Amino acid sequence: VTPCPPAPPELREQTLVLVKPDAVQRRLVGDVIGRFERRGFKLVAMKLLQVPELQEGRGYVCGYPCIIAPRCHQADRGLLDRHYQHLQQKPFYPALLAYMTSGPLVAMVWEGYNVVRSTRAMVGDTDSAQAAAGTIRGDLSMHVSRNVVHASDSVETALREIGFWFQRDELVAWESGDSQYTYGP
Ligand code: IDP
Repeated sequence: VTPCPPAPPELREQTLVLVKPDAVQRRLVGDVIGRFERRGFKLVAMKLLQVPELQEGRGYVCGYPCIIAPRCHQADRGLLDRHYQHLQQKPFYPALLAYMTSGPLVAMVWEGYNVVRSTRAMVGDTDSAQAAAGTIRGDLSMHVSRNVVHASDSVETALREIGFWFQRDELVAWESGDSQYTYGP
């Protein structure tokens, strides 16, 4: 098989998307993934993980009888502290941590032309109550504290956040067969 030539750099922009615990509980993972697939973006990494919560006197507790401990515990509270570094002084930060550790979440990396800005537009306003209909938050949620997804807000942030959530070898470089139909000259 002759490998496809690699896509030019502007088609290889990447962004981090998290399907947050509320969306996993509400069985919305497929809906969120479907929107990015239908738009034409390419999935290059994905995993389900639970960030363990810190319980007083018990240390990190992941809520599951832990049969696959090493993988389960690849994440810890420090991951969320790094990811939400800009929010640590906010009054809602403890509640945000509790929310993000309340159950499994799905971390994904999507790739494609202008993917960071396009994804933010698809996700909608941080406050779900203000998010436009047609956006993920506007269609699937009602309140800022349970807003279904996270998406990186700039190319630089995306690079940093992908590094927080994924090892380099967890990203799969592949060329999609339909790129001549999703991208013009
Ligand atoms: P973003 O997720 O749209 O990038 P950020 O300001 O970075 O918005 O906030 C990160 C997350 O913190 C939000 O997605 C939401 O889950 C939570 N959050 C932001 N503002 C509030 C608030 O006022 N109350 C409760 N949670 C909030």
